[in-house]
Amino acid sequence: DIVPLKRALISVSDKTGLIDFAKGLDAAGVEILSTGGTAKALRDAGLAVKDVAEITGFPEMMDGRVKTLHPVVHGGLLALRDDTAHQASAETHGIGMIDLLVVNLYPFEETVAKGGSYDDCVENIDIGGPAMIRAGAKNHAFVSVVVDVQDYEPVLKQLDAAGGTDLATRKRLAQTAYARTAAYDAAVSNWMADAVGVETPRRRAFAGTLAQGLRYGENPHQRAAFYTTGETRPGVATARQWQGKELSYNNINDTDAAFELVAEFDPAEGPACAIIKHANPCGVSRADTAAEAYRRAFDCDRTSAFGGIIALNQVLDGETAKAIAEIFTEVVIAPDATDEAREVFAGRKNLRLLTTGGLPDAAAQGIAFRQVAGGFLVQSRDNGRVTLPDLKVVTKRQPTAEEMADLLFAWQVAKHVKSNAIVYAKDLATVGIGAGQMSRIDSTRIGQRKAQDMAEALALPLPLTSGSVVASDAFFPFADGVEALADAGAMAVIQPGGSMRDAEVIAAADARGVAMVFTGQRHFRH
Ligand code: 93A
Repeated sequence: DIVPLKRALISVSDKTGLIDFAKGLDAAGVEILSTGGTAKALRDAGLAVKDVAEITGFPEMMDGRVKTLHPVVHGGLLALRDDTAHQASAETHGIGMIDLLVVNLYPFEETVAKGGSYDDCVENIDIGGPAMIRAGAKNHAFVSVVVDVQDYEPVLKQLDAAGGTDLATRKRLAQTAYARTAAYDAAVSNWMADAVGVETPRRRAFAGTLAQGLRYGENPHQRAAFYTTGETRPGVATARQWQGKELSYNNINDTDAAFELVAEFDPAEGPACAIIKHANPCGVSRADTAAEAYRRAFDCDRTSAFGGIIALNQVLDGETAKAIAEIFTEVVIAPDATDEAREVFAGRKNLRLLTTGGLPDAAAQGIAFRQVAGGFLVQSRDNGRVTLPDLKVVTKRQPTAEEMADLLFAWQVAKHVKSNAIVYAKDLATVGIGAGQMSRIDSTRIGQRKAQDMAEALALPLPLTSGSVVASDAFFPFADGVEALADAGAMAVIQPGGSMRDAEVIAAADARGVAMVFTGQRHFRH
């Protein structure tokens, strides 16, 4: 099933590796057809090339919008070599076969990523390239389609060894080719959705570009890769890694959770720090300095923080880096890092430092999806926010100003904790977090017990839940949760409200002198 490669069409925007590849083809006696810029690059390197314009009989026209869209090209890609009628038509119309197609597309994704204008982006939608790729890939029984620079070398090797490609290779190349055109059109569609402000999850295309193969998935026996969607908001996908080994699947997931959480806190209102383990925060704090925010986040649950992932909402400075370096940490992500901070970490070879150049807008629109057997669930991202005027006090006691600040802080943290989420906070630091439980009362008790453990470890007279506030990501279905948090010493609660038993829940709060506010908004996260 070896098909000899006699004639190639090369049309590439990214000219990486082009000359070496073309030299290899030329040395093997392959005739090369090419489009304007590619042909020039090849000629400049001393290679013999035929212009596509010469075989189509039309010049490249309309700013290059029409160069290869011609039956002499598409017939050469699509004709079945073993079909006498196809070959007769080719003969009649003077169509020569094209055995190898080498195309990479106009840099649409890159143009979007670097903030190109609307018209620039439109002009970078490649039409002729995908048309040829899809045609050649359909005819993989006879045609080899190369869209990835990584495939130059393996194709040359087969050509040298066998004079052509085998069917298994052509099928693999065709599969890669359709993955590329699908991802390309998805990028175009998603850019248009953003450009015209469509938030609806309906009529979305899903595809990404392979950013990185990963050593393994959530577990060592699972294979994995990281795909990026071309989104430009600062985050784990666009961050610069300064040091440390490659990020793992779980690292990427946790780093994302950490950075998205701290993005809730405006750096203009001071530093914030979050420590993540297994996609849940085990400590979050705001403070006057980044080092203090880290220390207070660490003090929420020192046990869990070991081997954690840390995010800051502003520049990582030397003092904070020193405090972080005291224990084993997997990843630190921040908008930026000072030279001093980088020097502190330089001695810690296993610690990965990522900088993003900025903070994403937590209120931005976007799309979130997850897989279920046989499909995807798609929703707009949870960009819900509440501010003071949205809150409704439902108890006799009003929260104090300090409690109100803590309630809003705890609420923003709870949005990033797996449901059922209960967050105890005091003085803008979490002091106990209950995450991912099947019943809300269990999360309430776990948060309290964590605070108790820390009180014992730090020899505090009282657990920090004493005099704290609590956020609950969804309503309390029964009064028992409120009683449990009042037992733990909490003085105020923030929750969506809306339970059938709200009256009982409010009565329990009133009976214990606890203040309660309703947000009217829920933050389930699973
Ligand atoms: O503008 S196009 O959509 N019209 C075409 O007919 C066409 N044919 C190839 N773009 C087209 N191409 C693209 O040109 C290729 O996909 C490749 O990215 C680029 C190579 O152009 P050049 O050889 O002039 O650098």
